[in-house]
Amino acid sequence: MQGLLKDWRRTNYANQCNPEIAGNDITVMGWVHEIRDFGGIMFVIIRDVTGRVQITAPSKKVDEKIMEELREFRKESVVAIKGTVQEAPKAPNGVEVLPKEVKVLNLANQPLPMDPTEKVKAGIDTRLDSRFIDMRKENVSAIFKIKGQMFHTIRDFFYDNGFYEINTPKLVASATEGGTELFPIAYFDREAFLGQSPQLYKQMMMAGGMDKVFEIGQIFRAEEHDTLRHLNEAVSIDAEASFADDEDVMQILNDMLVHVITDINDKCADELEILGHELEVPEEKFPHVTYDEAVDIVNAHGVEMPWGEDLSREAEKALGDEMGGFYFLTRWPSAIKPFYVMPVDGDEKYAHAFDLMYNNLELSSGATRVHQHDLLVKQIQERGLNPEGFGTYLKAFEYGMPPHAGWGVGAERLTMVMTGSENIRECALFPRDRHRLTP
Ligand code: AMO
Repeated sequence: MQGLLKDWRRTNYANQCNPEIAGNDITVMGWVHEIRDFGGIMFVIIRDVTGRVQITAPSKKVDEKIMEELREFRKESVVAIKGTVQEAPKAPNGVEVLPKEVKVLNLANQPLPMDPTEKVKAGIDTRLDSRFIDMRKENVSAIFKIKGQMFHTIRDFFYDNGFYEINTPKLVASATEGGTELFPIAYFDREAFLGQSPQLYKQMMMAGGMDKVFEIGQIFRAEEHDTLRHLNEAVSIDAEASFADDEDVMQILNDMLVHVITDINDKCADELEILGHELEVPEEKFPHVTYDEAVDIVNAHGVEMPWGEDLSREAEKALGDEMGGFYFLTRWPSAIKPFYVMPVDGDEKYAHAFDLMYNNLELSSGATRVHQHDLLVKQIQERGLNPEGFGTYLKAFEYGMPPHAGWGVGAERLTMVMTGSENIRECALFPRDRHRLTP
């Protein structure tokens, strides 16, 4: 059978080929990025996850059999090459490999569905249809390397700060974020839904005495939006802390983001450079602006915003222009926040709720939660919902529920900020949007 690895193993990634190892025999493996055949000499660029390495085959020095095998290479095929490293100042990393043995592990059909070298640019739909090839571009894989590091750093931050990691069900019986945005599914003989948020579960964990928990998991929103910042399946970074209020958890979120940005600058410098993105570490505490102040700012920018409404896209833009960078939007009207949000004592028209914004993009929502059973039932009813649908959740508030607060951050939106991406689809491997369910 052709194309088997057998006893071939990679000895060096592309970024491990440098003048220091000149004279060594090595084995490289990867994709054929480019082939240039000048008859008497052939150049093949091999690409792997770390970068590129040049194979140089002058017919005077290389066996005719190997020259013939190299001529059979096709762009984007997966190949392995054994050869000797020699210095070559003009080649990537200042070296080239003189081939002694070559092997095609998997031949790529031609023509390719898209060009990963970007000599021919492809639109976002073509790219997403062939995401596995799109991913071979260094400016695409850079986004996911940064996103992965972001999760790594966030997990470290939570563990270092006494949070326990949890996993909660994604097959659920009821809505949490308002009843209109649910995906219904058939659950044996009943109807169920895909979870919009781990909200109710992370709160129940507070009654469970876990004190501080976090979850990184999928959320599903059946919104008909078709924008550059909405997906129908996203990853949410959720945190919940007991014996804490909105101010406490805003500070945790502030600290976490400063830590993440510092760490990404440190560990993903190459990826940021590939993307041409400068990520500034915010030095000050993020500014806090109240909803009332935001209404004034937005109206002063000539965008009409009546008190008591959520921010329109235009209002977000006006506010972003004024504020810039990261800022918290606090003290929202209770009526436009979910039932689990704690009203301000003595001024119940306002709530202990906040959003974290970056320019005009909402990154997170959070709040002090209602931990008193009867107030929670009242707020559920006031929003036209039936408390009976929340039976097992409400039960957790009857037998010792501590005061608590928390937030949820959209991971793809945060990745947009970390990578300088304009379209959220760039920040999801296989995005689910209004029109896309494959691949
Ligand atoms: P919210 O509904 O505001 O709050 O969601 C929290 C954050 O999740 C991200 N997000 C989305 N990202 C992409 N596409 C979407 N369709 C989408 N919907 C939400 C956003 C948003 O700020 N339970 C509360 C959180 C809490 O209070 O703890 C909640 O889900 O970045």
